[in-house]
Amino acid sequence: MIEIIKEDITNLEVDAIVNAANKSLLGGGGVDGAIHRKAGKELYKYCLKLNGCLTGEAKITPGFNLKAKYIIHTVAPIWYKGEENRCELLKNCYVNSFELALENNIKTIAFPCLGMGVYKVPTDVGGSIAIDTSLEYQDRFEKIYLVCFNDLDYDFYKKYLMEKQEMK
Ligand code: AR6
Repeated sequence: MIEIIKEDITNLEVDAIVNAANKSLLGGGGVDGAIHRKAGKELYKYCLKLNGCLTGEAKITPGFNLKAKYIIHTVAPIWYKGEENRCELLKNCYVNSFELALENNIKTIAFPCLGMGVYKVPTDVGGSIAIDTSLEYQDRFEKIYLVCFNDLDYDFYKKYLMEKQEMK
């Protein structure tokens, strides 16, 4: 089941939260900064050993001081760079995060709006990829939370999901 919520993702008690990281996996601003601050220094030390992450791929770490058991780190495309395959790369972020979650027996997972902050993925593009991919995976999870942080994203996600469900 998919649930769209407006929340600080670092507060969620789920099996895994997904981080909108950068290729270094060593922290940054936005949701990445919030996750690293709350998870603590051990996360940084653990990430040092991971050798970064390519765009569209995903890596898993413990949640350390978070309530979430795991953090799945994925790297969205930098939208304004204009790469031709940027939609496919963003889709890969969701697919690879879901696949990694399944391998680790994760039943409840929460995604932020990947790429939709600093990397400037437009709301309709990022939101539709998030929801379409979550619909493909929903039967394999107890709960998929799509976590929005502003009204614009939240309103789009709600409306788009409702339209998709009405089409069924
Ligand atoms: N909980 C939930 N969502 C949040 C939170 C939070 N605590 N904080 C921000 N968001 P961004 P990106 C939302 O910029 O676009 C970092 O510096 C935010 O409103 O975090 O993938 C990394 O290190 C937006 O909707 O990620 C990378 O360098 C969404 O999370 C770069 O930013 C994603 O925004 C990644 O950029």
